Amino acid sequence: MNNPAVRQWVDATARLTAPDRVVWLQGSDEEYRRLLAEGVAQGQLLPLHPQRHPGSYLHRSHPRDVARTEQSTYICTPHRDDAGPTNNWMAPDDAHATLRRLFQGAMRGRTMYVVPYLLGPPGSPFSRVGFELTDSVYVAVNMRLMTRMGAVALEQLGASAEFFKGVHSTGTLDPEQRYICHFPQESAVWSINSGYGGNALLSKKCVALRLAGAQGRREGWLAEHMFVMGIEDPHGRTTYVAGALPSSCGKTNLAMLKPAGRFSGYKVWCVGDDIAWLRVGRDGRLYAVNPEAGFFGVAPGTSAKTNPNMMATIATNTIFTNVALAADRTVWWEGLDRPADVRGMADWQGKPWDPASGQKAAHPNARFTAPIAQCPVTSPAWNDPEGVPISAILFGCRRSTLVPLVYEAFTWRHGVYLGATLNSETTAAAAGATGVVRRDPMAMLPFCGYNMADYFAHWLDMGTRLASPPRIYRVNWFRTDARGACLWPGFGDNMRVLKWILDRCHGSAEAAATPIGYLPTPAALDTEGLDLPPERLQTLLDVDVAAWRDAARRQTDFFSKFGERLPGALREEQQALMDRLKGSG
Ligand code: GTP
Ligand code: SPV
Ligand code: MN
Repeated sequence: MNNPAVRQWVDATARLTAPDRVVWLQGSDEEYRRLLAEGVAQGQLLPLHPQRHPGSYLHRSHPRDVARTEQSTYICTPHRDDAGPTNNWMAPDDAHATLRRLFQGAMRGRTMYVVPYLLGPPGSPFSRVGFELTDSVYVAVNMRLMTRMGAVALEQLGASAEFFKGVHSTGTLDPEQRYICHFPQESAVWSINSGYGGNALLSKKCVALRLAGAQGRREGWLAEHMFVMGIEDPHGRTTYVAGALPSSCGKTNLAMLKPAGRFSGYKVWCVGDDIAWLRVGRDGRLYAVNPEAGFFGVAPGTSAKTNPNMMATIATNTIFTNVALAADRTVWWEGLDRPADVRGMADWQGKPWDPASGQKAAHPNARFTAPIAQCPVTSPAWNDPEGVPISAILFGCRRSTLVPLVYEAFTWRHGVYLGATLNSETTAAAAGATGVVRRDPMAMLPFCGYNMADYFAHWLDMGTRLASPPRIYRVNWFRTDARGACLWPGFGDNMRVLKWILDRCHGSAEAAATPIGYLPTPAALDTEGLDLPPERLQTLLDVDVAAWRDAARRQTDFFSKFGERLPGALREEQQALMDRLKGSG
C-alpha cells in the first residue's frame, strides 16, 4: 500500500489499538477461504452441511448483541443543531476522548484487518472508497460478501486522501460501553463493543447512509434507505422503481419479487435491496446506484413461497447469523417452508430448542449475508456506472390501521411530505420494543447523519432540479383484520400494486382523487384470481376522513421538534391536507 494518507491513518490506529498483527486484505478468493478458516478456528463460524449448504457458515452473536442499538449511536458535529432533534449528539472532542479511552489497547492479542472497499460501480461518478479497520474476522468475511472489497477499491482511490474511515472493535461487547460515533466533518466512524449488523459492518448504515448522506447534502445528491428494482413488461420495456420502507418492512422481498402467476409476462430485476445513492442526471431524471454488492437480509419469513429468488441466492456461499441449527447442520427459521426437524435442533443461542417453550428457534432479527451476484434476478444494470433512471419512489410503512394499500402523491412536494410523515411500527431490526408506531421519515430516522429538517429541505431542493421527477407513492402491505391477520396477501401479489404504479407512470391507470392523494379505483387494481372479498378490498382502499384528521393534527408535534429549521413547505402541505379533509364531509 503506497497511499500515504491511508498508511498514516492505519499506523496511527494500530498504535492506539495495539493489535498483535495487521493484515491488509486484497479481496481474493484464496484470501476469503483463509479468513473463513480463521473464523472456524476462532469458533466464530460453524461450517454447515457441505452438500446442503455448500460454502456456508453459521455465526452466533452475543445474546445481547443481536440488532442495531440506536441509543448508542451518535452524530458528533461541532453544533448540536447540526445533528438535530432526532439524533443522539456528542461534541467531537468529548466523543474522541471517550473513544481514545475505549480503543486504547482494545485489539491487543487480536488481528486488525484492513478492509478496503468500493461503494458503487467501479469507475462511476457515484462511487466512493472506504476502509474499515476491524478486529472481527466475522466482520471481515461479511464485508467481502457485502461490498466490492480489495484491489478494486485501491484502484479507484489511487493517491487520493479522500476516503471514508471506519474503525471497529468488538471490544468486550459490553452494551453499557457501546458507542457508534459518526464524525461527518472527518468522514469517519468509530464503533466499539458490538459485532452485529449495522453496528459493525460500517460500510452499510454508518458510511453508505449517515456519512454519505451528509456528504451528499453538501454535494447535491441523496443517500437513501431504499431498494431499487427494474420491472420489465411483456413488451421488453423496463421501468425502475426505488422504495424506502423501514427496517424489516419488506425492501428485500419487494426488490426481487417473483410476480404472481397472473403476471408471468413481467420480470423483476434486482438492482439493490437496502441502500440507494441518487443523483440528478444530465437529462433531468433521477438516477440510482446500489452502493453495496451483497444482501444482509432478514431470515424469518423467508421461504420458497414468499421469496424464491432469495432462497436460490442463499443456497451456497452464505453466512447465516442467529438462525437455528438442525442436528444435520442445516439451518432453520420461523416461516421456512419445511417444518422444523425438532430432534436435536439448537436455537439461535446454540441451546436445545423446545418448541413447546414458546421461544423462537431463530432470533427475529436473524440474517443471512450473500453476494448480489448469486441472485437469479440480479439486474444486468446493477453494476452500470451511470445508474438506472427512477420512474417511481415508494415510501412504505408497516401499519395495521389507517394507511391504505397504496396511494399516489399529487406532486413531488406532496410526496416529500408523505415521506417526511411516514409512521411505522418498530421491528426486531433495532433493539427495543417492537410493534410501536413511530415517525420514521423516509425510513431514515435511524440513518440520517444530519439535522432532519435540513434533510427535508434537501429533498425539496432535489425536486426543483429534476425536469421529470419520479412519481411518489405511499404503500402499506400490513393492514390487518380484527384478529391481526394481514388483509393483503403481499409478497408476489405486491406485483398487482406495482402494476398499477407502472401504469400510472406510463399514463394509463385510473385513480380517484381523495383528500390524502390518488387512490386506485377498485377496477384499476388487478385483483383477478385473488381470494379477496370486495369488502376487504374496500378496507384496503378506504380513507377514513375522521381518523386522517386526527393523524394530520398529530403531525404538528413531530414538526414542532424542528422549530424554525423545518421547511415551510411541509407545514403548508399539512395545512393543505387538513383543508382537503375539512372539505370532504
Ligand atoms: P431490513 O433489511 O431490516 O432493512 O429489512 P427489509 O425492509 O429488507 O425487509 P424484508 O424484505 O427483509 O422483510 C422483513 C420481514 O417482513 C420478513 O419477515 C418478511 O417475510 C416480511 N415481509 C416482507 N414483505 C412482506 C409482505 O408483502 N407481506 C407481509 N405480510 N410480510 C412481508
Ligand atoms: C436495517 O436494520 O435496516 C438493516 C440491518 O438493513 S442493519 O445492517 O443491521 O442495519
Ligand atoms: Mn435496512
